[in-house]
Amino acid sequence: MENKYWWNNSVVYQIYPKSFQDSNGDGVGDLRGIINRLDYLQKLGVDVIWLNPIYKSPQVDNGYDISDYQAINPTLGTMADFQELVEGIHKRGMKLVMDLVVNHTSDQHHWFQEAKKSRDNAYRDYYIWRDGKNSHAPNNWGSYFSGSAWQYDPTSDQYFLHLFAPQQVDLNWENPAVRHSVYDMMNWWAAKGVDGFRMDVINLISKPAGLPDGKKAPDEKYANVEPIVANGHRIHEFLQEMNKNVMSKHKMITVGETPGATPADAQKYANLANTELNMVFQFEHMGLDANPNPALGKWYDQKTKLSDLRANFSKWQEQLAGKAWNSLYWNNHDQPRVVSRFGDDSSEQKRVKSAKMLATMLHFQQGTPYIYEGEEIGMTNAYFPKLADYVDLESINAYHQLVDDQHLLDGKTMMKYIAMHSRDNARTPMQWDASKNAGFSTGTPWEKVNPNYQTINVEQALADKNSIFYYYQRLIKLRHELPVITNGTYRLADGNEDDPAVFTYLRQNDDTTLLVITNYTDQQLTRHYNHPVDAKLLISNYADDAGDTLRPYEAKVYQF
Ligand code: TEU
Repeated sequence: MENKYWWNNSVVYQIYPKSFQDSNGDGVGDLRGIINRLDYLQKLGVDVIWLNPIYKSPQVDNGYDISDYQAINPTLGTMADFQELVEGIHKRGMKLVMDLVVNHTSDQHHWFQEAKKSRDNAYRDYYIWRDGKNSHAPNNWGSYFSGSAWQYDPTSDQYFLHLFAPQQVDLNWENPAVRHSVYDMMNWWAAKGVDGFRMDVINLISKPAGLPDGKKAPDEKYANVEPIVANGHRIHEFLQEMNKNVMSKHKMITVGETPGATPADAQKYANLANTELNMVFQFEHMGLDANPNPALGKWYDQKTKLSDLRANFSKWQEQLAGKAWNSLYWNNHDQPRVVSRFGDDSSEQKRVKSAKMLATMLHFQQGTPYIYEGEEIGMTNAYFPKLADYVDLESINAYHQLVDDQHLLDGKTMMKYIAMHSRDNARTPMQWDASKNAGFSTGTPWEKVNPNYQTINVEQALADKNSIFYYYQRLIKLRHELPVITNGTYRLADGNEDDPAVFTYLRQNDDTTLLVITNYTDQQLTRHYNHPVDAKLLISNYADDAGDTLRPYEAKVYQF
């Protein structure tokens, strides 16, 4: 069966440019650094490269606060470097996806600089302004980064909305001028050769009429804003309009970041007729290890149970089948490292085995897989001991809010939770080799290098034919070669529904069946799954096949 769209059997590689490769010794990764590493990505075999924001930005939130959508941040390079990067990517048969951050702009963007001048400024209505209520914020919404989602502006005696940091001001999508400015900007980048967009929190752009208060528990200072603003009443109208004005004019790939989206929402966003987006990043499997106390959000230290993970993966596989397209991911720049979170980095052997097992579990599902930089060599969480080692505003603000202000946690417990869930875990520099600073930079890296770079690095991985790198290379190749991975149906193996330790599923099309078996534990187990005697062992993370015996973190796939 032919794929309907070019990206149906593609694999995407995510680069966090600040942390990938520094070429000029200033301690910050840059575009030239990426250009110098394109051969490495081609060797891995990925089809698409997604770059986190590289636009001009004061870097309050590492580029998610954009002050000029049509300029490159000077620490990352120039527009000429960008053009060279696009050409280098295209020359190698790959495509480029840019981050699109249009729920908010930086407070330094000229639209906001104008808007805050006065209530009657031409750009005032580009943002969301309200009068206070009895000298307080207009409603009880909390920011994703702690504190109120409203900031008082003394000049005009009004508040402006910011779902994230106060320097990330929410745009007013009710205003058609905002929407068309965004569409024009997207088309401008498409003309420069960009092949698609990853759209930051795109399902938060349509705010509810009247901006009503949200529900909150007595020990919560502010209401969690997500259930109130996610998947708002005009969101599908806005995305269809964007699609008509932008996507329909190019052969693009689009993925929307959609916290709080259910399969029913995704059926609309990522419908197969592509009237909105091609796929979405949903967060349900990222929330299975959240704290049972909502006031503590993601800050917790428990490992996700396999039964929850399997139920969730199966739900998404089944409910999107024939209706919408899935994205598949284990981690990104906001999430802990997959091997530390879902796998086991307590020994070298367990790290390598569990990383390959988790890759197998994900890469045989239907959808488009995303690999986050360093995942392909099994990079781990940072395990920084002191708060001062962390640079991300989310962790630092959360510590102050939960420990110092609200006394919901003691400092030691919060540090344990931060070590597990801080976004900094993903942002430590890419580990290229065992030389100073892991070969990332000759200067002082903007974020500390993980001390384990001496053993975990690209050079080592490329020299070892059993490395995680070559396992990912093979998974990518299999996706390109075996249509069943893209077009086959999905179902759980008989009897697997309640297995607390092993996840086993089948993929099937007219001529091929795959049986995917993954042991999520460090225990040796016995399980029997029927398959023809002459079934081929397609891939495995052990050198031999032990039949019904499943060794620690064993993963294997039979083809018949
Ligand atoms: O993230 C949005 C988002 O949902 C995150 O705030 C997520 O809940 C959190 O990071 C989990 O810890 C996007 C970007 O990916 C993130 O890097 C930005 O900080 C944020 O939007 C604001 O632009």
